[in-house]
Amino acid sequence: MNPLLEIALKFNIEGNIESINPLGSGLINDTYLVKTESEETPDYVLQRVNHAIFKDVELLQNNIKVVTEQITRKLTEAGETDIERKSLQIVPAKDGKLYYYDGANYWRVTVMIPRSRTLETINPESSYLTGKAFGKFQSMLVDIPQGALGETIPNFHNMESRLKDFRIAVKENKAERLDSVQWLVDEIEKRADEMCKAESLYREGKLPKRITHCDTKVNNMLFDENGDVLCVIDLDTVMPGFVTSDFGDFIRTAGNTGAEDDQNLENVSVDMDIFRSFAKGYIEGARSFLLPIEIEMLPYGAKLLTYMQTVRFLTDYLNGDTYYKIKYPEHNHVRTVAQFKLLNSIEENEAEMIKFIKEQL
Ligand code: GN1
Ligand code: MG
Repeated sequence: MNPLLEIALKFNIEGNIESINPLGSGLINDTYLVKTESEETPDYVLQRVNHAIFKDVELLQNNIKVVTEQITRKLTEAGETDIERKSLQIVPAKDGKLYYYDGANYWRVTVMIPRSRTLETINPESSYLTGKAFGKFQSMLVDIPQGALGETIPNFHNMESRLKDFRIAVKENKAERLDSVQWLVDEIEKRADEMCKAESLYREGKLPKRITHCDTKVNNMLFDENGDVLCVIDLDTVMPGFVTSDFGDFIRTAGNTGAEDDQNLENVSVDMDIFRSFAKGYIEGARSFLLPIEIEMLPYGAKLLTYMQTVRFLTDYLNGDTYYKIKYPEHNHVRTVAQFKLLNSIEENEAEMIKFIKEQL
């Protein structure tokens, strides 16, 4: 039997499986679409969890359960219709567990949301809607009690901790690639203190941590057939963090006029129309709980997340490509340079971003 089919059959799937094919463009987990024969039964998403990165799959799946149940409850209270398409739903394994372990790999299944699609690029109108949806997503999670969610990847968006790992990678120079990227190391170090500001404001009690998504890439939002937002997916990294992180990660991906791994740097810059429309939507969606400092720091978040991703790609390049999937040997180098170009563009537009955000206060 096809090994993927054998795995899928361990779950409480309705109907007969027709096909299983790769889905999406994630850099961490392996994702498959499981189609069932009849129109009457749903299709499913099967994933092999990257266990080297998500070390505690029990905790991971439990987090997702807490988050999806909370969202379903909030939507129900708000009298929403079509809730099945607005919240992810975990399909347990036949033994009742939220995942299946085959002795080597961890697997999980969710219901494929019908008539949904992801976008890799966006226009100002859908960017506004996406902003509003991410803002609402955070606001639905704001009252999850402390301690109900664990950190699936400890210190995931903590810049101080990312820099620590980066400095170890520079020092060890495992893949002997440091010479060619020394200039990038210098650029990163120049900005290091400023980029750790959020963590120090947190310690001073001035900036709160909320429940955040931590991977607000544009392709983690599902849209319906009319281009309206359905729901946020990829809940692996939902954990306590700064709201500005989620804001920034979206600008970093959807607000890039080029690709994350663009080899032509002329393509790469920040699209201010996307910035403005996303910011407007986001603030509207999250206004009920945002503090003034959180709104003021949104441009900082755009810079921070682009900087953080530059650091992460470069760390992986220096370590010899052990974290991100790569398609060719210099892929992480190309990604680093492209992120750094985007960071420069954000820095050039920062004053304008700050001015726009002040007008929204
Ligand atoms: C990873 O797998 P994917 O593409 O959803 C990563 C994000 C990075 C992103 C870079 C768990 O997300 O943090 O921003 O690649 N996820 C993890 O594009 O590290
Ligand atoms: Mg993803």
